[in-house]
Amino acid sequence: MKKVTVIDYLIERLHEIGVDDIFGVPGDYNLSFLDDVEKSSSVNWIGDCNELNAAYAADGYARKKGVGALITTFDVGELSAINGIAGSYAEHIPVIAITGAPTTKVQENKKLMHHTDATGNFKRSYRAYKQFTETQALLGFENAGAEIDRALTTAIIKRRPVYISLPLDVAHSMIDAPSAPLNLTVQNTDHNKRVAQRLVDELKKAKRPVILAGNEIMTFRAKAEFENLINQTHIPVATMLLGKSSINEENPYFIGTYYPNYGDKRVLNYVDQSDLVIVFGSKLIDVNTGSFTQCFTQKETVVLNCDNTDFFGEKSRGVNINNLIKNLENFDYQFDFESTGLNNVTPDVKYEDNDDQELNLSQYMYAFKNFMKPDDTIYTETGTSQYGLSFMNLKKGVDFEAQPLWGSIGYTLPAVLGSQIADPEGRHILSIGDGSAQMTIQELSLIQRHHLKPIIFLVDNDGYTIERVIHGAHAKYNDIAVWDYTKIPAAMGITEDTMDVSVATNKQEMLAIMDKIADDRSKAHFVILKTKALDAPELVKKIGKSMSLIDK
Ligand code: TPP
Repeated sequence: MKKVTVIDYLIERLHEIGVDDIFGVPGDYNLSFLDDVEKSSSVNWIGDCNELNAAYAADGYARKKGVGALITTFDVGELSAINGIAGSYAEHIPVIAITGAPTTKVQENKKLMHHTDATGNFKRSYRAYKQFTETQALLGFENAGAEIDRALTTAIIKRRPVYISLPLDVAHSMIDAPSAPLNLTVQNTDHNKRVAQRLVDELKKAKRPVILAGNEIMTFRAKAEFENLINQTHIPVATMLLGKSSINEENPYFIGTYYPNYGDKRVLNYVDQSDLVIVFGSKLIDVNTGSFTQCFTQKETVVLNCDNTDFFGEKSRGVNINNLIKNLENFDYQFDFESTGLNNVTPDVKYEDNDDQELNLSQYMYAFKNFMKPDDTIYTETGTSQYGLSFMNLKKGVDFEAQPLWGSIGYTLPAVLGSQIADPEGRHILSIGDGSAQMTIQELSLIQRHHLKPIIFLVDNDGYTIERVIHGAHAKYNDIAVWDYTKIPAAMGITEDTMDVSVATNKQEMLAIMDKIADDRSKAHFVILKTKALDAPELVKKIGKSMSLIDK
């Protein structure tokens, strides 16, 4: 049997599941095995400015490529990354979180080591990670190969992050090389088949069925299969905010982005008066339901996701969305879509343009819609960007990414760059507020180091506008330090050949910039949009108000 080191085994298995790039930050508990990562021809090392950014970047990479990985150092590094990993856990993104740990001897002898609290307890971060990862593997001399296989298989099958702790001495111990590829098939259970049968039975009875498509369709990589199912069954589909772009929005059975009390009235009426609302691959969280103001009730609602199923209040365990789609394809069911009266309806929310002298977000969002091209990857940050842009109808092939559930601001900047590393040729666009950008802007450095060409719109509106909409319009806590964003790329060593920096203070300037950069794929573009602190489109104000927790 061929022998390999544990770290080489891990690298080969990561490569096998689709990881070609590993994000992270070095430290003396991982340095020696980072040599092996650097030597490997199977993976590239992508150094980030800090571990939180690395976790966000690995998440963006995983959304594009199916799986991501990061390597951190013990305690200080892994704890910095944990918010990012928790976001991946919440939103079902498989990220392999690997941390370098002190040698087994040091741990057994409870040596008082740096990066610990000097009590001989080496399990604190592991316990923290237990809360936010699907499984944990503490690699030792006896179990390393099997544990790596178990952890990676779990991540892929469950579409959730997993934690691997790799002590320095274990990393270079010898084990048997993998003898066969990992088995990543998910059993098609009888429970899943029964759920499919029940759903079709309910569909056959329903007069106004609708699917609210959710994020698991994307994170379980079932978009094409889901669209085939819709083409076969003609069931009307709306997406929720957590699930935007789970179906091609040019599909004839797509009826719009559902948000209670907001949007195209015909679509709202259809969903709110539906006799069978199928929440497919998601949950009825506050962000999907306008803070629980939907008009449909439990009596007409079926919720199907990997954690649980719920038929009109009758709860059971979860289903795998890939198998559910396969099972549903076997039924002979077709809905009469014409009966909805929604044929040829373009259910776009009106993005109102205006000719105000000063640049405002309504002008920006209206223009953004026209700026979008088929197959773009669009990241929108929590804040006015995400809530404002979530309602535009997407062109075919557009991946619309955000973090509507976890909502950790600053996430999208590293994430869009991670996504671009996974897909260097795809046009990547980010829309982000200044407050969010101030959290993670160091990661712009990746653009120079890895020749990335994203388009970044930074809305410079003197602070936390979405917060001002929710509460504290004039409060000091919603102000932020005034930065000159135009100087940041140069300070990071980003040259003009690599990135074009421009500023718009009115609509004409913004449109001229958009026109100039739309087809320029020769470099990255950083566009700073100056708008007023209290400027927000009506739709954002409405959503912001519905999110206020003060009266909940
Ligand atoms: N800290 C984290 C890590 N995540 C959060 N969601 C918050 C704080 C609370 N929060 C939500 S939105 C927001 C804050 C502070 C402000 C976003 O402001 P900005 O990025 O400037 O966007 P704008 O709404 O102004 O466009």
